[in-house]
Amino acid sequence: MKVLMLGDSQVGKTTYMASMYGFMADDKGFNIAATRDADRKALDRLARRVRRGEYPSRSEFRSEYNFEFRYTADDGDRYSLFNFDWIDYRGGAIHQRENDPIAADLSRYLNEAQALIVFWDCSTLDSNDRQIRRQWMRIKQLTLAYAARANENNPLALTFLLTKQALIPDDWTETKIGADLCNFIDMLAQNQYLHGMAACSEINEDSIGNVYFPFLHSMKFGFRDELNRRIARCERDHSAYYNRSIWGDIGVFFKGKDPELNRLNASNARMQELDVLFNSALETLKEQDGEGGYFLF
Ligand SMILES: Nc1nc2c(ncn2[C@@H]2O[C@H](COP(=O)(O)OP(=O)(O)OP(=O)(O)O)[C@@H](O)[C@H]2O)c(=O)[nH]1
Ligand SMILES: [Mg+2]
Repeated sequence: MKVLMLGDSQVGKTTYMASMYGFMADDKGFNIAATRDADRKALDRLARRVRRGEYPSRSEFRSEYNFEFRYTADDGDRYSLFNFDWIDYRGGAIHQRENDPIAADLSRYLNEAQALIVFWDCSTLDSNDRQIRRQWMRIKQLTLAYAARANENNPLALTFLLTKQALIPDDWTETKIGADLCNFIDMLAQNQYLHGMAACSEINEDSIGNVYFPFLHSMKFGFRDELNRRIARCERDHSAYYNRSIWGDIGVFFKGKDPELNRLNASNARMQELDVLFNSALETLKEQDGEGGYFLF
């Protein structure tokens, strides 16, 4: 599965991603690990620097990271869930002309992603600058292109992340862009197959706010699909097991116990356990809806 971050230059995408990695790569509960050594080193360094209050430099290219989503139990047992790509786009890419290869690349990602995180810088919510307003129109246009793909067979996750919360204007919902954002969210909320979240985040040397929930929300359909795939595989293996030849049955009879059936049952039980754990993590998110600077729509 793919998660795409969308936002103009300098809105805080790389900062969020480094902090999210710093927070999630802890090998406890649901967590992530970078699958490539070079990514792990680069992200560890970025996350450490952000914690010290040093922000990343401007992204020159698109970066695509591959992570393993996994669960580590209290006793240290680790279950691999699935791998996913996380795409950090160079902000300027959203303004490329449609026949430009970078624009084509971005639109391919908008077509493939199962989770989109749209970044907007709080300090520009009340801006009257024409360029900022154009950027906002462009972000809406690209978000709509993504949202249009959500349907019964293909539910999608969408997060609006308002970054640099420390700089949010008073009564931001009354500002021009803020009010338009609220209307836009109302409109998107009509689509029941688009699962939305809006959140504010502030990342600086003293605080790393709201990196976990946008991440968890972005994983929900990847998790559901993976679980369904595994259940289907398990059912197939079970039915192959019960349809085996008479020789297989005789073998089981003499061996007294059947390691293959034990393995299938254990893997079934583990999937159910992980499903319960993931759903209860999503439940915490629902319970806190409206608190801590975020809400679901
Ligand atoms: N106060 C505050 N400033 C932030 C925060 N996140 C980012 N910044 C500032 O915004 C700048 C840009 O952040 P980046 O994460 O590099 O932004 P980006 O979206 O990756 O930008 P491009 O790589 O140019 O597309 C940083 O250098 C910081 O000065 C935040 O949460 N709070
Ligand atoms: Mg960047």
